[in-house]
Amino acid sequence: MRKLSTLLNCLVFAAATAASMPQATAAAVAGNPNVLWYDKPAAKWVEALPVGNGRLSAMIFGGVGQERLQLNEGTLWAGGPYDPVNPEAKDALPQVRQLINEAKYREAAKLISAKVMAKPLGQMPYQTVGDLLLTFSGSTNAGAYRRDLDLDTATASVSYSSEGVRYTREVFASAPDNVVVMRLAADKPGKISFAAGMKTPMAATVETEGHDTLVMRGMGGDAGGIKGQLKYQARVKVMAKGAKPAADDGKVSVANADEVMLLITAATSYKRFDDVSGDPESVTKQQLAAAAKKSFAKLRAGHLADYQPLFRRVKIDLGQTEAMKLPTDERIRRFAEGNDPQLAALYCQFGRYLLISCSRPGGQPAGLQGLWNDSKNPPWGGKYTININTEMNYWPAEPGNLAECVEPLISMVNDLTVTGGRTARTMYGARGWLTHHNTDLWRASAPIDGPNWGMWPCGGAWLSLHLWDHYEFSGDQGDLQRIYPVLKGASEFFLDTLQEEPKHKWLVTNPSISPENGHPFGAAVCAGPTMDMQILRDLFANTIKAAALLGVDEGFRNQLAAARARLAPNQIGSAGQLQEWLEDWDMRAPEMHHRHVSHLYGLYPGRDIHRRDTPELAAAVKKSLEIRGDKATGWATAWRICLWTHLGEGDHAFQILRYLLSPELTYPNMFDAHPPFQIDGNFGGTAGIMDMLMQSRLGSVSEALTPTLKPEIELLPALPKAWPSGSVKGLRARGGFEVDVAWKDGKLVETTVRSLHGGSAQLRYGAVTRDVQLARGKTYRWNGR
Ligand code: FUC
Repeated sequence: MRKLSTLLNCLVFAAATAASMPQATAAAVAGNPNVLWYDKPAAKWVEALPVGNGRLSAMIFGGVGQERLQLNEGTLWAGGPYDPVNPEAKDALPQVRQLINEAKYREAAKLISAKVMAKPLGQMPYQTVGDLLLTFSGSTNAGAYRRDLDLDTATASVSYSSEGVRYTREVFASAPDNVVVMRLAADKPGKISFAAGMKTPMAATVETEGHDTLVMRGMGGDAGGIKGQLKYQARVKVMAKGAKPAADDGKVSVANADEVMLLITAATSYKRFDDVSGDPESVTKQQLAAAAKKSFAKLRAGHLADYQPLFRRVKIDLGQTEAMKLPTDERIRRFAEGNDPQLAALYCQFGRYLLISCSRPGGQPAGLQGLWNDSKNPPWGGKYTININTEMNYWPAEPGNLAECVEPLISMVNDLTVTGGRTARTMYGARGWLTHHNTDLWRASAPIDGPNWGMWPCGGAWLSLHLWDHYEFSGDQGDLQRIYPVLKGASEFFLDTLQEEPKHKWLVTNPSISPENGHPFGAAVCAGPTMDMQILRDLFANTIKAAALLGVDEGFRNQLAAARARLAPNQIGSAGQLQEWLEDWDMRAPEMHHRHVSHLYGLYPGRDIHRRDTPELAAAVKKSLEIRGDKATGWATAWRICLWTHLGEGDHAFQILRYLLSPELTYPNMFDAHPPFQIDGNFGGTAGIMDMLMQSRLGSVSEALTPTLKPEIELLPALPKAWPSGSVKGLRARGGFEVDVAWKDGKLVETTVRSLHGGSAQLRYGAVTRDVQLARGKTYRWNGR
């Protein structure tokens, strides 16, 4: 099915690579650079193309004889409201702490397993709605086949020729109209005939309603002894020009139509983590009825008016070559050859596209697979793993100028202050709130899976950094007021539960783990792992600054500052590495190349370590990274990219990016491989690429407790040699700035900094700095000299 023009393109490409690859302009090479495209239908799910509106999503396969749209709705999860806290935990914790202080780690883990872990031991999985299947009549021979995903219009298209007719399909997920829209067209009249049906692995029925509508009615599944309580419904309306749809035997058929539009919607009875009283029937009926009043053109215009202002805020050009003419899967296979800088730009924009498509105000936050999941029981339940994965999903949000997309995360954290407050009280007898290493739709917050994974109290504290970041980027007083109670509650929990460590009298978490790495003594549970201390230094600092800016809680601020000063410090171990634990155990740990690099949080995304402020600690981070090695699973590889980037080592970061963007870690549809699919690597890789071009921070490490809105905006902090010339527009910097950067021959040509609400900033390029003061809406240009 590979078409002739693709073959020609390949030949052109081969000729171009033979000579030294010339850099061409965008227009010369490919027109719109933000396209993923393929010359055959998707055979596997990780070849299908994703669309989503933050709530509803589809994976489009583009088959010729049969089209498959695999559908999801963000609130379709197993189970119902539940509280998994183990009531025995509180009485067992003093003994657990004692055992850890006596270095009896295995015994401590055993006691945790028996008395502290959640009941049930696992959480609820995110589930699929099912598939919409269109079975076409007529020939399955197709020529000139192409399927693509245009990131600029958030539209997936399929086109091919068969028996003298050119067929086209377009699919998008509209946020304003709450529907997935599909249009089928042909360049000759009367050529579209198919039967539409639905199937699902869920407990559900499929019926027709009237002559043109498919209805799937089902229930979320049971899991871990928790009964499925969510009702759901998916509705598909078939609207044809030149033919009348007919319903029969659970299918809606169309014969010899000129053009067909399908409107797809789904909803569940979920209202909140403790309320499942919604009515998916009336919701989906209303959504369909409203959308059906609009033409395809009107629905599309509404979709673009909503989507493009978000997507188009950022433009990235890392250089363009003839490689762009190849299908995307072929480009992934060849990326390591080094001739395709634009693929990195595409990967970055794809990450922004995914975030816009799966995380919108009013919806659920991006889970382990974003919104996209074809299973009743996806890997790790497709839920929220908060010892890295959920946070990584949001790393690109603020610098990628998509602050709106963080709203679902903020809402989830607000919910967690309620359920996590319950866990803090019942399990620890403490004020405030916490979450362990996972949560789900029901905001479960007790420790799950087993002590080596779940016995980690800092999930909520880490999530709180994202709320603070949201404020740092916006500089908005309203944001500050909204997040302060959350930060305060997170801090209170630790004021009440930190323990004095016997040797140095430091304050430490106990019990905890360094996510999910085992130490040399047959367990992971320990006291005061480095990551916890770094997260708490950030949490306490941010809470102190927020309170100071709001002029409240002075006594509490002092308490936090005193506790912060007593947290165990970062320590450098015998191999020159940053110690992962209180003791120098790193070189004896059973998994030297473990994927988690938790103790390096302090460099990124944390604020404890910076290459200029704390060069010795930064060198220790580097040593730890060298010991761990560059290769890991998807997200862990992406984290390594970000860390090298924040060490200012762009070439090393790029070497790792070559691995992330290889078939081993990137599927043909550009989804990140864990394997199987996990979306965090996409988001971490996106953040890493943006951070190579610009980084911003408010205050140095030693100014951690000083509230300031004057950012340092560093230009090209880790530009790899592989991208000698290029530009980026519209990145967001802390303190309310937007930044454009252009470079040539590896040197800054010009930066343009726009202040969104007036303020000052220090620009930095290498060792050169420039202080600027800008009125609201004003821009400043600088060439770095
Ligand atoms: C953590 C990681 C795994 C995986 C899972 C969802 O447990 O260690 O690699 O990403 O989360």
